[in-house]
Amino acid sequence: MIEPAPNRVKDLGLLSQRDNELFPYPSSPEEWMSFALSVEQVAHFKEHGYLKGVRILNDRQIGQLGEELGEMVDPNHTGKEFFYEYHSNESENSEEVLFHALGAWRVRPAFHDLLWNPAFLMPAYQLLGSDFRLFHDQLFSKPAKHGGVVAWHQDYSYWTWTTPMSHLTCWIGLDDATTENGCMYYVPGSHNWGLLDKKPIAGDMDAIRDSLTSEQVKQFDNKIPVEVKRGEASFHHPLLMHGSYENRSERRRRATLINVFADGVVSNRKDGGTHAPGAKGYPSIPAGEAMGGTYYPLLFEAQRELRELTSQLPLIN
Ligand SMILES: O=C(O)CCC(=O)C(=O)O
Repeated sequence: MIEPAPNRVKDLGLLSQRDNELFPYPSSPEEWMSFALSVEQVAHFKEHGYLKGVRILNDRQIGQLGEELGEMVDPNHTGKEFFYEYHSNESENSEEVLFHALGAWRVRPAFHDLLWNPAFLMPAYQLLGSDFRLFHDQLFSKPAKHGGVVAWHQDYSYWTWTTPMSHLTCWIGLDDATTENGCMYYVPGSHNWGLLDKKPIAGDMDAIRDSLTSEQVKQFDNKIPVEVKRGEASFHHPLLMHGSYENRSERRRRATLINVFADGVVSNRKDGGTHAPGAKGYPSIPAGEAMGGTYYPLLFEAQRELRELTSQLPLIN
């Protein structure tokens, strides 16, 4: 008897554009403007290094993403080979579980099309001040009762194999995130500290401490919890210090992130392109070449979408 073909999924990264109607796409510059951040929101990001409480998803979209995430946390799911990194528990301690994976956009359709969600694209354009490309996405999921920490860090400390530093992170809650279930914390203003050492992302929350000045240690007293409702996002600067504590509550805490960079950022791989620190599983671009092509798609071009309205938009610069 002939065995049935294994149930395989295709690499969704090979699609150069959005593929379904889960995230309706604006058909005019005016429609795009309904997603724009205000002058005050852009100014808040510039001063403090973050902006929270931006509505990104509706209930239907959250439901679809949640269902697909449920499939992907099973290490035997189809398409797992397309992830750049996949850790069922990055902490390696079964009492402190942190599911963390990069590359879901290549594995499941809602995560693919989320990248072209106008409610994300428009604010991202305003906070970067430039047309931009996908760097990668991320999943961070903490189970109820024994969810682990994400150690204090600056995102760019993992990304020095790309330059210049013209990057942005969008963190999107798939559950309400509160201090009880391990929401993120920010240190406002820390985007002005300059680049600090890279530390392991899981396990020791305070590993960064020995790299800080006494003044920076004091500024941790001003840290703020980033409590968000499911479907809301927070955006942060690539040097903003952030992390999240354990989840000992009865509620899980799931999030998905989109990391983007300005069009024109180049590869800074020191080794000719294969084993740069932090870059191992990522689609390879030789040192000195602009990051682009199939796996770093251009997500937003202002002149094309906004035309004459481009000049009316509050931008970071
Ligand atoms: O989800 C978390 O707790 C941390 C996320 C994170 O490190 C980030 O947004 O860069």
